[in-house]
Amino acid sequence: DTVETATGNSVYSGAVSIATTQVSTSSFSLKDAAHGNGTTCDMNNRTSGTCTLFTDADNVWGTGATSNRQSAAVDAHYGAATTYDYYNTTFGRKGIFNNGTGVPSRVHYGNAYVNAFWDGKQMTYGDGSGNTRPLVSLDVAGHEMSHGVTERTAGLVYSGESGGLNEATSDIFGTMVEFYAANSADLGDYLVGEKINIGGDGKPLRYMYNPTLDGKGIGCWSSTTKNVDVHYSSGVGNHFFFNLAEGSGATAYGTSPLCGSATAVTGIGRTKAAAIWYRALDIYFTSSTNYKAARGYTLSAATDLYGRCGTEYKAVQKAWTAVNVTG
Ligand code: ASN
Ligand code: ZN
Repeated sequence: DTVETATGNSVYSGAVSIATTQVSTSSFSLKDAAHGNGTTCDMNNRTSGTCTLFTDADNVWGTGATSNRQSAAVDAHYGAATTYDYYNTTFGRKGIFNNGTGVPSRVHYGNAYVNAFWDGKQMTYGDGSGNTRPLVSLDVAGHEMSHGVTERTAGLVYSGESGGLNEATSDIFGTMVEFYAANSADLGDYLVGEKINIGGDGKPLRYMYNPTLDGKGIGCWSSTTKNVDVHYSSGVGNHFFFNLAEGSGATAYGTSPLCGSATAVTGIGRTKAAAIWYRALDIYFTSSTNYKAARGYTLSAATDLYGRCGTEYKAVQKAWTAVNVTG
């Protein structure tokens, strides 16, 4: 088998470069030897049974239309490779398991299945409402695979505040994957799932700069944050990350409200903010970390990376205070 560079026409990211494998003179498969042999296969709209590895005669994949079964496979294959590259290039993390192994991506799962998930060993993506809006956008792929990274590092329990931190971690790194790729169809933003039109109303799933915009998200910590669904309590962490990375007064991606009487935060940039979050996740967070503890752990990470009481350390303090997580 030889590694080939192929062109894929994705549903959401336009024409992208993907790695495939030549299996015979006239057959190629969606197996990516450049990223730990990650594969992409077709569940044929069933929820169990064989997942069939995608093959193709000319190594040009998909059309971009969801009526072509390869199109969503291109997004998933590209999402797995891009997420692998983001973690490897940025943090030296070699895949979800940090052992150089890629993961299988199963697409066309179920009938009109409106979800995507990581199950501990592989990715699964539904085709969405009417089987026409597959949940395979790059930020969703990065979000779901980041659940695998969290599982293999902090192990944040998926309920209460630790669950909110788990979800925020996936939104943060899903977003960072999107910025990392900066493909022409999607330069990066602080919206989550803006491409998949999950509700049919054109709205994203979540708004990191102002989590309340989804109608239920929590943008400012309170003693009841622990009681809401993890996709809403994540808002506190998402809002913190936006303010830390971009600054509370940034306007390029949307407007961020300050909580209570907090003062404005000057951003330290996405790269440093993500490095602090990743180090906290990898070294300090535990399965039961809550928001107050996360404040302390991200300050420890900032100290390790940039020194104690420097600009970055103080920005972390201010950004937590700005979402009502105080010291
Ligand atoms: N798509 C959902 C999520 O990642 C499913 C799950 O794994 N909880 O939040
Ligand atoms: Zn999630």
